[in-house]
Amino acid sequence: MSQAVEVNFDAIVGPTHNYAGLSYGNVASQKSKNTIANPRLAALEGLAKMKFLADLGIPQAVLPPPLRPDIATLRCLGYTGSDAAVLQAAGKDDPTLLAAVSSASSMWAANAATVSPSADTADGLVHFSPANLLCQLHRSLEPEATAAALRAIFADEGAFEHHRPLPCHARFADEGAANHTRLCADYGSPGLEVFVYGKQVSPPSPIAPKVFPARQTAEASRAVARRHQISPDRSLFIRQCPDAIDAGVFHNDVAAVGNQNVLLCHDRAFHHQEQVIEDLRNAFERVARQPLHLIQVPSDELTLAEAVETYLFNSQIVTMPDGTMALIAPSESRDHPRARAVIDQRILAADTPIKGVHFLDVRQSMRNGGGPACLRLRVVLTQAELERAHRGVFLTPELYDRLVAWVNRRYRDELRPEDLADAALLDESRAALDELTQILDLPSLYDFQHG
Ligand code: SUG
Repeated sequence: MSQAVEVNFDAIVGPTHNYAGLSYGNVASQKSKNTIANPRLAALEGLAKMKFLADLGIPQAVLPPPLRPDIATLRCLGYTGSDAAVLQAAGKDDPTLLAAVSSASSMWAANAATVSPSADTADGLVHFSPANLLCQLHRSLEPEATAAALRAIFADEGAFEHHRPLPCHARFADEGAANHTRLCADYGSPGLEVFVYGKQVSPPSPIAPKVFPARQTAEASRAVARRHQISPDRSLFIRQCPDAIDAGVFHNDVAAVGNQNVLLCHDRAFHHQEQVIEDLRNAFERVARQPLHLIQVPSDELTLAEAVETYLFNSQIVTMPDGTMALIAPSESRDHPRARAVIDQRILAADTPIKGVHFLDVRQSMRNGGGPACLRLRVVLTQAELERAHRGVFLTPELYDRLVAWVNRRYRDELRPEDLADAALLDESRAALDELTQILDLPSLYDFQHG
C-alpha cells in the first residue's frame, strides 16, 4: 500500500455564467431561468470554497474553463461571418442554442470525468474517462476541452492513462464522477468503486423514472469500469431509485456522498435500497476489511424534495489532516431546520467519523443545481503521481490571490441571457482565458491561442 492523498480539482467558473434554464430535470436550473447571473460572484464563491478547503489542509487544485460562447460550434452549425455576425444571427434564430453554446456548465467538475486511482487499476495507472455528457446539448460540448485540460495537467504517460469519452450514443450516456463513489480504508489502498446509473438501455428495463429523464446508463458505467481495469470484485453497479430522479435527483450525488469508510445517503437514493445496502456493506467489508459507516437519512426526517431543495447530500466529506472527517455543506442546509437537524443529530452527534461541519455559500452555482460536491472532481494520487502532475494548477495562497485579482479585473458582475449575443463578451472571455493560461503556467489550451 502506498501513501496517497485525495486532491479536489474544482473548475474555475467561466466568465459567461448565466441562468438559461437549460437542464430539464434539474429543479433549480428551471426555477432560475432568465434571472440575472453574477459571473464574478460565482467565480469568487468557487475560489473561496477552494481556499477554505486548502486552509483546512486538504489538497486543492483548479481546472480551467473552456472558451464560451463556443463560437466554433456555431460555425460548425452553419453560421458564418464575423464573430459578431455569428452571435447575432444565432441569438436571433435560436436563443436556446446561443444559451447552450454559452453555458459555463463546465464549472460542475464532478461531471467532467470519472477517475480511478492507481491502487484500483490492474495496470497501476491513474485512469481518466472524460464524460460525454450527451443528454444535454450544452453539456455535450464540454468533453473535448475537459480532455485537453486533463491531458495537460496529467501529461506523464508513465503514470496517467487518458481514455476518450465513451461513444456518443444514448446507450453510453455518461455523466462522470457525479455517479461514482469510491469507498476505501484509506486513499492509498484498493477501494470499492461504486457506479450508480439511472437506466439500462439494452435490454430495455421497465424500471425507469416517469417524469424526468435518467442521465447515466448502466452500459456507460460498466464500460468505464472495464476500461479502467477495475477488478469485478472491487466494483459495484447500483440503480438509482426512479422516484429520486423524478424528485430532481438528476445525478446520484444529489442523494448520496461517500468518502473512505463513510457513505451518507438518503433512504430513497437507490432502487431496492435495502438489498443494495446489504451488498454495499458486504462488498466494502470484503475489500477494506472493516465495516462501512453508513449514515442513512430516513424520508420522514428529510424528504427527497427537501434533499433536492437543500442539497445536503451534495456536501463534500473530506478527511482532515488529523484523520477525522468534516462535512463541507451548502449554506442552504444550515438554513433549513430539518436538514440542520439531520446534520446535528444523525451526522455530528451520532458515532460517525464526521466530527465537524462547515457551511459554505456557493449560491450562484446552487441556483443552477450545483452544490459543493458538484464543483469538484476528486483525484487520488500517490506522492510519486503528485510530483508528476502539473504544479501550476495547485492552489497556493499566492495563486489564490492572483486568481481573485484576475476575476475581479476580467469578469462582469451581471449577465442576462440577452447579453450572450454581445461580441464584447466573447472578446473578454478570450482575453481572460489567455491570461489564465499564463497564470496557471499551462500550454496553450484554446484554439484562439494557436492563431
Ligand atoms: O447538469 N446545471 C447542471 C448542474 C450539474 C450539477 N452537477 C452534479 N450534480 N454533479 C446540470 O444540470 C444548468 C445550466 C442552465 O440552466 O443554465 C446546468 O447545466
